[in-house]
This record gives sequence, structure tokens and C-alpha cells, in this order.
Amino acid sequence: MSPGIQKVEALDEGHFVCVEWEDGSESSYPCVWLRDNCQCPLCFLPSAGARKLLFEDLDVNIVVKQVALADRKKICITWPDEHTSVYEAEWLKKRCFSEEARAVMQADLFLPERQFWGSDLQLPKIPFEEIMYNDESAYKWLCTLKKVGIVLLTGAATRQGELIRLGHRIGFLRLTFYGQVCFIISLPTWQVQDKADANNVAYTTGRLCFHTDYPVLQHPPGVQFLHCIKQTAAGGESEVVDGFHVSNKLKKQNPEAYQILSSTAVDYTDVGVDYCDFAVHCKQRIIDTDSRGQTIRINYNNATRDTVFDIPAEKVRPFYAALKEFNDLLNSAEHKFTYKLKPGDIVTFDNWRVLHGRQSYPSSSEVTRHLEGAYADWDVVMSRLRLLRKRVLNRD
Ligand code: OGA
Ligand code: NM2
Ligand code: ZN
Ligand code: ZN
Repeated sequence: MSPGIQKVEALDEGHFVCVEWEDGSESSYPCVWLRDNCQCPLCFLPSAGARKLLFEDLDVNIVVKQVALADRKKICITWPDEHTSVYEAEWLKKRCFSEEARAVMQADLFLPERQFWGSDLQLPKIPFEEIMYNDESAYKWLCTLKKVGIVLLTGAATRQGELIRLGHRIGFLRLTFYGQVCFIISLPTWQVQDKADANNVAYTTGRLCFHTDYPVLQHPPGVQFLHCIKQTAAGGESEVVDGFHVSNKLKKQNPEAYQILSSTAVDYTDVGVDYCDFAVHCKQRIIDTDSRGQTIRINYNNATRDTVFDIPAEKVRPFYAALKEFNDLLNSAEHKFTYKLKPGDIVTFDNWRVLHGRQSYPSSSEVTRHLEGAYADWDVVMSRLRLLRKRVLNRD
């Protein structure tokens, strides 16, 4: 139920409109924001949910001429040029500028809640076909993927193409330089198996130490899918670690190492040929933080870290020492979780948060191990999650 409004008045010489709610609480709205967000058909295009009003036409010093309350459910504002705007109580309440209300809205939009884990991880599992056909299961899958960072989908067919279906379920997959051409169409899926003249260390039988995929891209893929089609009898076990949990630990235990890894721009490189040729370079901080100091992404693949290193010589050894500290923490028995994919398993994980690795396995003239992989962007995954939530919880 939307809250009712008891009283509305202009304050601060018309620069603010103050709404008093039925429960006695108050919300104050800046007039420039109100005018900017007028919902009338001249100012807003409802079919696009987008602003039509041009910034050029907004007076940033605007004040209200008159404000009135309509049946406790709406406020009406008349502006100095006689333009009128109507705002619904519920719409206003959601957009209240108080710190608490903003936190509620942001949590609703971005689901920032996280469950950190270590070797005690209870790997969440959901049958693949369930998430494909059941919205509640799909919603559960994506919520868990966001919160825990990893979900195992089980019982998929052991053939290529299941990730393409999964991509259609969420929206679309992310095409990168690793993929394949089918007729004249580029497919975003890639095959992890031992290959002659491998163009990536992943395409060998070697051990892969903890890494995130593709830090050489300026915007690394947010979500990764690995579908096990064939598994070797010996070796090839998977390892995962919660990179956010470990970077928080590093910050506490070794602030200097944390400071170095969260401030040094590391050069990454990937040059070669897959279904098309590429020469990719970029700089990333291994521990990427936002303006509030929260870790938002781990960018670490030791294989593609460039030989070129754009820092002064005297800073090089301290950097390596810091990376050693981080790498040791990632690999500590307390933090890492080991499991082995079975044919038909699809592991889905947050590639910005969870580092993954695999144990080596014997090389052979036949293909003894085959995973099909693909990426999606968090924008796409979060979009599907919000739409599923709306449908499942029957809300807006
Ligand atoms: C990769 C990778 C894991 C595996 O291809 O990037 O990490 O188990 N593969 O082969
Ligand atoms: N593969 C698995 O950063 C990387 O090189 C990740 C990408 C080859 C698609 C590996
Ligand atoms: Zn308007
Ligand atoms: Zn990988």
C-alpha cells in the first residue's frame, strides 16, 4: 500500500518541497530534481521510461510557484512558466533522499548482499533443466550466483550447445576473442581441452593456478560458465576461492600488500589467433576497489600478466612480495574449495569475485577432458534476475 501525504509545502524560498507523510515522517525534494523529473508527456516518454526534457531546457535554479496536495495521493506543482507537474505519493516515497531510503532503493536495485565462504563452502546445486523451465528456480539460481558467487547446475546433456541455450535463457552471451565460427556466424562458446600449439594455457593439460578469466579486457566478463562434457579419470579437479573474502582478509592482515595490489596498475597482454586474430593489452589493478574502498573486482591471471611492467624499478620487488602474500592467502587450506566436475555439470560463477583453477591431468593422444565455456556480463545477468524477481514475486 502506498503511503498517504498529510501536508506539502515549499521551503528555502521555493528551492525545496517538503512532504509530510501520514506517519509523521518527512521527505524533502530539491525543486531542480522535481522539475527535471516531471512525468508529464512533454517531459517524459512513458513508452521508453525515459526523460524527454532536454538539459538545455532545465533551469537549475528553478523554484516552485505553487504546490498543492491532491487527495493525499499526489502533489501538484506549478512552475514559474505555468508548466505543471504531478507526482504520485508512492513514486515520491521510493525516491526519498534520506540516507536510509536511498540505501533501501540501492539494495533493491543492485542486491549487494554477499555471503563470504572458505573451504566450508556448501556448493549450491540446482538441476539445469529446472532453471531452464522454471522461473522460481532460475530466480533462485541468479540470486545465489549474486550472493554466494558460485552455483553448480547439474544434469545437462553432455554435448556442445547447452551453454548457447543457457545464454538464451538469460538474454545473450558475451562474445570475446575466444570462440568459434559456425558457418559464417561467430559463436561465443569456447572449448577447453588439450590442444596442439595452444593459444592459451587453459588449452593444455597443465595446472592452472587461481585466476580470474580475461583481465586483459578492460571490462572482464562478469559471469563464467563451464560445462563439463568429458572428464578425465585422473587429475583435472577444480578449485575455487572467494576473492572478496580473501582480499578483505589481506587488508586486515597485511595492509601494505593490500595497498600495493589495490593501487598498482598491472599490464596484461594477450596476442594470438583463435577464430580471429587479436592483440589485446590493458592495465588493471589486481584488487579493484570503488570510491568507498570496497573490493569490486579481482583482476588476476598470472598467465597473461605482461612481461612489460610499467612501474619504477624500485617498486617491482615490493609488488611481487605483495602478490605472493595474496597468492598464498588464496591457496591456504582455510580458503580454497576443491571439487571435480562430472559430465553434465555446468559450474556458473562470478568471474569478478571467485578465482578458479584446475589441477593438471595426464596428456593423451585422445581427448580425455573437455569443457565448453562461455561468458555473460553482469548487466545481462542482473537484468534477467530483476525480471524474474518481478514475475516470481509479482511486484514492480
Ligand atoms: C579456463 C579454466 C578450468 C578447467 O579455461 O579458463 O580456468 O577446469 N578452465 O579447465
Ligand atoms: N579462455 C578460457 O584470461 C584468460 O586468458 C582466460 C580464456 C581461453 C577462453 C582464459
Ligand atoms: Zn512536464
Ligand atoms: Zn579460467
